[in-house]
Amino acid sequence: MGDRKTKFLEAYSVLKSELLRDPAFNFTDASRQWVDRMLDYNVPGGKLNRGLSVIDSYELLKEGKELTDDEIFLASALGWCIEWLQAYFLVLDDIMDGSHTRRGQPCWFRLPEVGLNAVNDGIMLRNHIPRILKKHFKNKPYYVELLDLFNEVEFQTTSGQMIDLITTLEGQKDLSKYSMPIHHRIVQYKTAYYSFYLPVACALLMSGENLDSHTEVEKILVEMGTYFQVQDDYLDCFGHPDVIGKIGTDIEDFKCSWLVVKALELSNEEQKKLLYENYGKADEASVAKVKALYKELDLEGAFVEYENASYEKIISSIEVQPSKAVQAVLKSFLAKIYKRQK
Ligand code: DMA
Ligand code: MG
Ligand code: MG
Ligand code: MG
Repeated sequence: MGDRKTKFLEAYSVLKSELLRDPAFNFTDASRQWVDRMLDYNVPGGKLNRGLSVIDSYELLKEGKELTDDEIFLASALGWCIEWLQAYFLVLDDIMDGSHTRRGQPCWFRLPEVGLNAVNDGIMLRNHIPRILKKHFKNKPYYVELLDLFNEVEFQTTSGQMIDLITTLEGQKDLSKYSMPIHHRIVQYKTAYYSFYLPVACALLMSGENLDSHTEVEKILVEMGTYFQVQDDYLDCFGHPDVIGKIGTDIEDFKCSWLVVKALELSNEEQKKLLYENYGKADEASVAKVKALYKELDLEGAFVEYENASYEKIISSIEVQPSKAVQAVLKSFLAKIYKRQK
């Protein structure tokens, strides 16, 4: 496994050098250095689960046949495209959410010399994806499918971010607008497609599969991605910043988080009043009151209950999948996130 990650990181260096030597441009040294540093700062520093999952999934789909170096590189390149996509969304998400830290360091836009230039860097990250795909996949029979897949998933994620942002505006006017169905819709779109469906879809395309015949797999992965974002919402409040690498902002930002929706469900009138008065305020005292209410309502317990129920549901839908290889892909993905602390 260590070896796998080493090879994956080597592929990053190759892809980065290619982009820095982009034949379409004569970058100045200064601009090359900027992009170099911007990539190192934003692309490889996460858990790399999404990227590595492309290689793992592809290997499982090959059912025991050893991967060639070329196959490992190609699967890695697709994995990195997902990491690039994620970096692009995160750079912009941190600006919109007013976040301070990410992956244990200040958010890119928080660096004094970066500021809102980070918007253009986000767009640059996004533009690197089709360049990587063109360079390494142009002659593959599944090239068009691949481009279409990345376009679709980017659209879904952008739509999810938009629903997240406009729902927050609605909630600020009336907190009772927040509900589980609305929360579900936000997290499905903003997280599940790019984090779960996309890596497996990439591996399926590489294996010569047609994505239209795997809609059931897509459904299960979207379910898993939803569970993953509920964990993210939970960790935003109950996770430790040193472990999750970021300081939560959901309470301050008035987010339609799983926690606030659950709290609204469980609260009596008095507790609801406290929520209405303190949710979405930036001052420490208000945030502390909301967190104390979350404890009082035992949201930690409610989360464990959700987590177990969600796990059982996903496992049963995996086990009725006809292909053992597909089952293995899905189970390995679930194992990576079940009860995660970061
Ligand atoms: C993030 O949702 C979704 C995308 C597409 C980046 P979020 O704001 O809850 O993420 P984080 O907690 O990592 O800022
Ligand atoms: Mg955010
Ligand atoms: Mg956000
Ligand atoms: Mg979050």
